[in-house]
Amino acid sequence: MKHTLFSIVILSFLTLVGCSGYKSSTSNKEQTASTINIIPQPKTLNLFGGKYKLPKINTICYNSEAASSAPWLQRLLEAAKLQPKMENGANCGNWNLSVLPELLSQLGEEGYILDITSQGISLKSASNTGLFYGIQSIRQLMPSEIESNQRISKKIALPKLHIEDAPKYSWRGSMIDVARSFFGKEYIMKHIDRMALYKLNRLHLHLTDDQGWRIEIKSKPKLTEIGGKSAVVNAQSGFITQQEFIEIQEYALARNIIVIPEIDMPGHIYTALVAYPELNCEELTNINTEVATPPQLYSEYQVGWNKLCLEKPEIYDFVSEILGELAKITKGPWLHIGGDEIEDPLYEEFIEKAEAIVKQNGKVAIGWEEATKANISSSFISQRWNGETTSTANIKIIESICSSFYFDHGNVIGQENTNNWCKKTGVSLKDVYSFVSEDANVLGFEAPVWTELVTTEAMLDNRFWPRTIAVAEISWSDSKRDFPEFLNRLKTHESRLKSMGINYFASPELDWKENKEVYSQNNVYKGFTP
Ligand code: TNX
Repeated sequence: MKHTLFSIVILSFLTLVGCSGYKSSTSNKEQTASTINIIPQPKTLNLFGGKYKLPKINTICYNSEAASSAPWLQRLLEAAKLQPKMENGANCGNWNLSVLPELLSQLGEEGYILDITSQGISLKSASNTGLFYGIQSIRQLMPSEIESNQRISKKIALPKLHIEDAPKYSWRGSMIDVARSFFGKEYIMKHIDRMALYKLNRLHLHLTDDQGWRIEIKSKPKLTEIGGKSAVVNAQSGFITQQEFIEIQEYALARNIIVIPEIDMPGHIYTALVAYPELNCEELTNINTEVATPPQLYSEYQVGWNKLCLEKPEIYDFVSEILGELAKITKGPWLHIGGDEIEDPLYEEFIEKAEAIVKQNGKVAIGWEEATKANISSSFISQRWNGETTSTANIKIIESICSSFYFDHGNVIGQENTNNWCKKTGVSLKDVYSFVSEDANVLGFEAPVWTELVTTEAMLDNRFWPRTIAVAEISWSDSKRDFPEFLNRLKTHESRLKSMGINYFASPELDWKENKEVYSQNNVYKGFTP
């Protein structure tokens, strides 16, 4: 009784004054009903109590600067079976979208302000990127059925609220190793759609490795003619054409996601050594030939057993051709040059030259942390995976520390077909969520799925989801970490992931049931490019 009275007092208090940095669901039913389960958690959120029932007739009013965001909202409302009218103007509808450059200092490039009142919905930002993120928050307030175009049984009502939101980090990333097992344009675009829902903005494609070469290089056609046909045992092979790579990036950019292509060098390069034998030293001293010998392809799991012949000047012509072609078709500012798991007296010189080539092509180089032992420039970005490297320069960092971000590791201890070399017990949601970095150089976080043991799309989904949602949360939200509170919010996302046909891992941390509806691979924005 005492407890109930207390809850009523607290609830009325929150309803009256709103709550900033809100508290989320408890087992109390009433409170759950009014709880906002947006992920990543918005920076500030005030709930006013009550709901705004969406009328039959909706008008989306947008100012001229917001014109490119209007179709995204239109599509969302269509998915909710509300057929909105579109109107260019200021505050002329029950949905108002505005880009207001003067909000830049308050919100940054990616922030937004969302107001839901009895008059309707207003979304403001300094940019269309911010509006896109605001629309994703609105999307999460809508019934999950809209993702798969199902009929919505009830009238939609949105909670009256005020949100002011902006991300903590600029790098909110995901990585697919498409080299060991090939996953092509269709899966990649699906992944992009899913990332966008959670405001992730960097997709790193690990395009080359010992088991496969996945990007067409016109001046070196044998890379894909030979390396495109190989993969790890039982996995798909293949490659993406330059045209497809461009289409993927355009699809991603429309969703505010930048693609980062990686050519892993000077190790992890066996397919290139098979395709172009002149990259090898005399007598193949650059390869541990007990593992494999050209022209034999490689489909096992060892790492660190081959490299370019670093004493041959010709390898730099090769590197220049590849990076030059790649730079021309890459829309983002970065090229990832790998640099992991290799030892050679000329290793550092190689990294320095490779970085110079990246720069000549107008891009910024990223490498796995070992690369930063070399004399790299101050613009080089280090992707950390074990945190054991002392870099020679004070440079920016992407955190992919394996004990929190290597999603080829089990969701739980002993999961089949997972690695555990970095963390024996697997990488749990909590391991992801608990990662904190105080380093001022950290740009953000990125979680890779290596695919030596991940050979199907269903397995890949299982490794990414729901852990990728925890990456999104810690990359965006600045709030105090509260794991049980995060889990409560995340729990409610099961139906949306289901509706999107994601073969997520039914995490015991969440009490989720396995998704049996993976056939309906859909979402509000599938294939959508305004
Ligand atoms: C480490 S650390 C790798 C990958 C493997 C992965 C397997 C690093 C940059 N590379 O080559 O696929 O472990 O867990």
